[in-house]
Amino acid sequence: MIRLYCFPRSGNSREVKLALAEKNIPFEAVDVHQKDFNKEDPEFRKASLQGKVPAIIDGDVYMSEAYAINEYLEKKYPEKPLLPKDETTRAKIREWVALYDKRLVLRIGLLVIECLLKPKDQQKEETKTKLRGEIASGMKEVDALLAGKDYIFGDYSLADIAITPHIAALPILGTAIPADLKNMTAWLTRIQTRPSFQKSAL
Ligand SMILES: N[C@@H](CCC(=O)N[C@@H](CS)C(=O)NCC(=O)O)C(=O)O
Repeated sequence: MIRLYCFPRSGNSREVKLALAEKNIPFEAVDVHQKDFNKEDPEFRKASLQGKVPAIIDGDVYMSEAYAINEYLEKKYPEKPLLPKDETTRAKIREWVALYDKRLVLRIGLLVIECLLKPKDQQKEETKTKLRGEIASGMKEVDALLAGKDYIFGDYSLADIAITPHIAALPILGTAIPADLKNMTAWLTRIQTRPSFQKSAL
């Protein structure tokens, strides 16, 4: 069975949990934040050189990086596809995910640090406001992409999965999808009604 190194509030881990849930692939979750977990565990470090989650072991395959893991799952378990068949569109989706990893996911990660991880007396309102503005600009672009479509590339895909957990976490960071972004608001509701959304919240 696939072993997934993760922790419950890790958005990047949830990307992999979403793909596993969509494809109904059983897995064993190893919480790297549990008290007795050794972060230097050689099996874990073989899966993730940097000691980051998500990381998986599947037989003799050791991997980290959410999108790389999800592409691997797609190749090994093509039933219930989460990517189109043709390589050009796959490459476009990969490129889009890398771009929005910078435009959205990275900035949401910085907002997590500023709002939740830094001690209150070191948090800067100015930084939070700047990040919230940049995140809103990124979401405006996603909203435009979603015009006339249910999902970013038409069908539900690894592109939607790559940003879903991070967008869903915005309310705990004092922000949300702006009310005028109707396409994106409908998109999130659509995703939240998929059974994989609840299953991946663990
Ligand atoms: N680019 C990586 C990011 C992985 C990452 O930053 N994971 C965080 C949790 S969401 C982590 O392991 N943080 C612990 C640490 O940095 O030590 C991916 O997409 O998987």
